[in-house]
Amino acid sequence: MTHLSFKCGWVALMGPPNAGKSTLLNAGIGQKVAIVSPRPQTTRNRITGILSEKDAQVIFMDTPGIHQLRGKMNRMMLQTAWQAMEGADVLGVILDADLYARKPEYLEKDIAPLTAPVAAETRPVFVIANKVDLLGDKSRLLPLLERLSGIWPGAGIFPVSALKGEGVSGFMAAVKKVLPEGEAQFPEGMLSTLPMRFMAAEIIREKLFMTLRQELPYSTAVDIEAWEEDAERGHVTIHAVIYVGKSTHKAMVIGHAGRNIKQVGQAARKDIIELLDRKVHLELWVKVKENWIEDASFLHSLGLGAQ
Ligand SMILES: Nc1nc2c(ncn2[C@@H]2O[C@H](COP(=O)(O)OP(=O)(O)OP(=O)(O)O)[C@@H](O)[C@H]2O)c(=O)[nH]1
Ligand SMILES: [Mg+2]
Repeated sequence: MTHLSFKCGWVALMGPPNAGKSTLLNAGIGQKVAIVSPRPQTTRNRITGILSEKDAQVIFMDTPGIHQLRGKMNRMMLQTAWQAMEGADVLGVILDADLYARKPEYLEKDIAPLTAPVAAETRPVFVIANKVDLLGDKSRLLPLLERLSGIWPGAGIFPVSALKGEGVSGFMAAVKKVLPEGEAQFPEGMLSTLPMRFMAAEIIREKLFMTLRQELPYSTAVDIEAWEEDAERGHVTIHAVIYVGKSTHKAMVIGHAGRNIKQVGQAARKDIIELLDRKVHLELWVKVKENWIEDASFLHSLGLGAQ
């Protein structure tokens, strides 16, 4: 009798901010779990995304971008990323290939914190040269790929467009090959280990990143204060608080005649309905919590830092 082995393991997606880590997680599992924005430092927590197939279960961990910024929240984001890396069976380093094809001089500094630890890895490492759809002339990729294989000789290198889905299946097949043998750790159909409340808060944060200008999204945090299910009528009422660090920011988040908050609420509600497949009543409140960004216990309550 042949024994069909099942594979299951954890894959950490690491890399500089804005490289497309969250987009790759969503493309890899074929569902939107992680929020995405055109700005760096969007992801603040470890975001799991689970793909269950007949012969394997891949558990991705999306992480905050590795950066060199100061401040308590930034430090806790880094801690989260390094902790995810520790818990992984397989490592994925995601880089913006278009950026480094245009500006090769940025590469070394951007990957500096990862260079030595990844080179010393005994676990399988994949380097994903992402955003290749932006490269008009694909031959511009070659010098970058050569440099990357010089830096991390043991790694498998994959040119990918997470946005367009190009090269993603090849990457997924390679990941499955190196996953350890083992039984599934999560039930089929489970998309993430994250609670729905957290996912809803993340969706609201994504819309804040899309709607608010300049640095404002960085001074916001979202917490779900109440979640009331009405099973009979099949709907849920969600009370979410958008925290800002200064009173001057409150009016800016709300916007002229409530324009911003309305836009955030409408866009978020639409996505939360899709997530929950239920009717949703969403109440948004903006509250000032002075300098929350330096408040470790508040940040912990949002799931940041070591878990
Ligand atoms: N053109 C193109 N854009 C991409 C691709 N992958 C991601 N992006 C875009 O790059 C931006 C950043 O994507 P994210 O997935 O949020 O990047 P991230 O690495 O998770 O960023 P942080 O969470 O901030 O560290 C978004 O505007 C994405 O749409 C790609 O393959 N091609
Ligand atoms: Mg992200």
